[in-house]
Amino acid sequence: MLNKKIQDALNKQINYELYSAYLYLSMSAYFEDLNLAGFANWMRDHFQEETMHAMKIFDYINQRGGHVELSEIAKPDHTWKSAQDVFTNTLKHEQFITSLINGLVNLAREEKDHATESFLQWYVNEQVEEEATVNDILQQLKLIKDNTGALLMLDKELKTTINAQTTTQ
Ligand code: OFO
Repeated sequence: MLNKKIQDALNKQINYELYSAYLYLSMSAYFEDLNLAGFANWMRDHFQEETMHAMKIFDYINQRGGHVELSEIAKPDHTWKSAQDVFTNTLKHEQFITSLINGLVNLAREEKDHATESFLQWYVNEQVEEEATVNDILQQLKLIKDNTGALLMLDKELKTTINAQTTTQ
């Protein structure tokens, strides 16, 4: 059985994960407007990943005999200055999510909830991967600057990566 403190914190995290999904869907729409299909697909793929992150917590709460309580999802931004601006914000957002996951691990330790601490390890590792992937794209965008040809090449590359991932899943 989950204690109330842990349950409330996990419910809050479901909301943050769903907000992340919503934010990335909004970023996907922004790239659709710019006709950057590869970036749009990448963001759409991350929208699905974040939904999965939320659902993993949803299932865990139920598995532990807890109660899922959903709350309203904040409205995400819908416009940015450039692709680089989008990825700068994405990295900041993922760093913020990492700090929340670390906070949850600390709480699980304080409450001596070993099962939750173990469950959260998946998120700790996932955040390392998320930050690295986003940072990698951001660094490329910094090099690209205003070079439209290079931006279109990266867009094509992102489209291929996503397509390859979906066919191997
Ligand atoms: Fe759920 O990892 Fe991104 O936000």
